[in-house]
Order: sequence, then C-alpha cells, then structure tokens
Amino acid sequence: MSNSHEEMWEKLNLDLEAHAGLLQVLGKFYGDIYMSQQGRLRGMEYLDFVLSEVHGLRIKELQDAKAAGKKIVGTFCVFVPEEIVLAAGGIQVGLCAGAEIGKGEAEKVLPRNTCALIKSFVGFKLSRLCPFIESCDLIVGETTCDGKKKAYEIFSDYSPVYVMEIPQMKNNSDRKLWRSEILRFKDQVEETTGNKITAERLREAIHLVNERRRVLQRLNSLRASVPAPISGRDALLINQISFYDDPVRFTAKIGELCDELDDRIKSGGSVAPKGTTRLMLSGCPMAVPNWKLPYIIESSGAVIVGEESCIGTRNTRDLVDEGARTLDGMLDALVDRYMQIDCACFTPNTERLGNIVKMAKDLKVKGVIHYALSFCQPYSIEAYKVEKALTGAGIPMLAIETDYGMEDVEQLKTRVEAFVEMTR
Ligand code: BJ8
Repeated sequence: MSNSHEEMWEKLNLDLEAHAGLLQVLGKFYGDIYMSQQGRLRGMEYLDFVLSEVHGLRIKELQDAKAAGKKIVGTFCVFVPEEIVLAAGGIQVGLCAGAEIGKGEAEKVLPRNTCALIKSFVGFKLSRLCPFIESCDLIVGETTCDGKKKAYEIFSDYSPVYVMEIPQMKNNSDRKLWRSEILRFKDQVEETTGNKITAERLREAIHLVNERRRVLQRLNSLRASVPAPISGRDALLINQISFYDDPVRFTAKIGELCDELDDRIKSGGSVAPKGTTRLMLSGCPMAVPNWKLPYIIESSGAVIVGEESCIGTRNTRDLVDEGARTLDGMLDALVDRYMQIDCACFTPNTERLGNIVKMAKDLKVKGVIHYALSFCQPYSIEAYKVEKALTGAGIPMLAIETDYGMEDVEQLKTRVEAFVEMTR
C-alpha cells in the first residue's frame, strides 16, 4: 500500500501513525494471500493497483470531485440505490467493514457480542482510520438487522447519518413502504447534492449501474467453466473493488479481464488443476480485507467458483428494467429490482433457498460453505434452512461461524479440509 498521501490524510484528520500501521499490515496480508497465487490473469494487475491505491489515488479522486462540487455518499448495504446518487451527480462508495483493527474502540461503545462487520465500521470511525468515511458528505444506514440499526444511532454522533427503512417482508404494503423510502431518499440526496433528479439523468444512471452488474454477471457465468479459470480470491476482490472504483472505468477493465478469461477457457487453461474440488460460498458479505476464509478454502485443495452474498451475486443478479420512460416509471423499476434482494433480514426468505440451489447447480459445485459472522442471527439461523434445501438437492453444506480474528484459522482449516475430503 502506498504511503505517499500523508498531507491529504492529515487534512482528513486520520490518525496518521495508526493508519500507517494499518497500511503496512494490509500490504503484508495482501502479499501473502494474493501475490502468492499462481496462474493469475494479466487483468488482475489493474485490481492489484486499485487496491494498492485504495486509500491513495482513489481518495485523491474523491477529494478532487468534492473540490469540483460533487458530494460523496457512503453506504453499508446493497439496498441503498446507487442510481439515485449518480442521477443527482453524486458518487457512492461502499464503506468497508472487513478488518478488526478498530475493535478495541468499537467495544467501548458496543457490546462485545456484536457482529464483526458492525464493530469494524464503528471501530474505523472511532479510530480515525478510514479516509472513505472521512470523505463522505452523507452516510446512509438502513434498518436491516438490529445490530446495524442500533449502531447507526451511535455512529450518527460522529458522522452525518441518514437511515433508510427496509421492509422485513415482501407483501404489497411492504412494497409501498419501500417505494416511499426510495422517494424520501431521493429528496435527501437532492438536498445533499443540490441537484434535482431528472428522468434523463436517472435513465443514464440506471444504465450505468446495470452495465456494471452485467459485466459481473458475465464474470460469474465464465466461472461456471470446468476447470476453474479464475480463483475465488481474485473474483471476490473484483466484487469488493466494484464498491469503491469509478463505475465506468471498473466496467471497462472487468470487460477486458473477461475477454482474457474467455481466451483462457477456449485454450483449456485454468487456475487450479483439473479435478480440484469446486465449492461455493454463501452467506454474509466479505468486505475488504476479509479474505480469511477464501484463503483457507483455497489452500485446502478446493477452488471457490461463486459467492452467494452481497459482495457477490446478491448484488449483481437482478437488473433494473430499462424500459420505463417517465421518472415515476423508473422509480417503480428501482423499487421492484431492490425488492428482489434476498437478504436474511427478510421473513420468510424462501427465494434465497431457490437461488442458492440453482446457483450451486449452475456452477457445478461439489459443496457449499455457508459463512455467517459470529453473532449474526439472520444468517446463522437461516443456515438451517439453507442446509435443508441444499441437502435435499444432493449438495452437501458446511456451516461456518467466524469473525475477523486469526485465532481460529487452524481449527477452520481442519474443518474445511475434512469437508473437501468428504465431497470427494
Ligand atoms: S442486504 S446481507 S449488505 S444487510 S453480518 S451487519 S446482517 S449481524 S450485512 Fe447485509 Fe444489506 Fe443484508 Fe446484504 Fe447484521 Fe449479520 Fe452483521 Fe450483516
């Protein structure tokens, strides 16, 4: 990680010493987990560069955009419709919550038995370690799980937070609620940016975000090839970076990477030897730099070929219908698309079960590893139903609960190795 943007970080009021330590640890972690891989695609150099400059050049771009009058909106959940922010001339960034570096500070204000993702974003803020959080003009929370919902009340003491109400069911009344929440969000974004959203601007924004989803859908479908043409770690990194990078540039670069993948598949190339066990991940999102479990899996004789998660197919599977011509029609299309998200915060959440089984079959996996963060009730409870659906379809599942700490790595490795062996 580059360390050459100190003046900018100082202006953002980061704790420079702690931040330098974070970059050093991340650089080492990335080197061990990513740069040690064999047979990576040339196109991954772009992702390596973006990650190496994620706190540097990308933040500089955001600061330049702010100086030119643009507003930055930070989010923690794929329910927040980026199309609205883009249509108002803003920039949306996903705020990463995949490291435990601020855990000590977070535990001063949150119970210890809170999921690692929540502790991570609160910890980043309280420890002044995240230049993305500090660049935001507005941070959007949501009422998904109870932990997040209540943590935003604390977070709002330190940052400008706006909370969207997410329905918990999918009846007509829930759709109505969600439509009114999208309208309320539109008003807020117009106020923050000072720009009115027109039908023309929203149409362009819908197309832009759909294009990014399409290129990630293409990547996912290429991963159905046997043998696997790209590692799960690299595919996860691509999905993670999709939340930070400029959407036009990212879509173009991943398009080029998919062309390279296509060539590799046609020439019979692969990233793992023929016969390597194909597995799929399912469950909680894995935010940067949460690469622990993928690394364990891919060093245990398996390759990950899909992620059923918000940093994965839950964020890319559904497109917004582009047929509407009026602003109202486009808002309806947004409402319908976002209501299809199958987060475990919904009850019942049967669509997710069908989606997981279909994905596992399409990707020809030998098994699924269900990943829940410790203390995440929605996903750890839903694991029971997921396992039932998968075993009913003849696909074995291993349920794992963990956090961002490294203490359980050996224990997890033993369980994953046994599962891989069993699927053979
Ligand atoms: S749409 S998955 S991004 S809420 S892991 S904080 S659920 S206790 S992340 Fe999520 Fe939106 Fe749903 Fe996706 Fe709570 Fe569970 Fe923690 Fe979680």
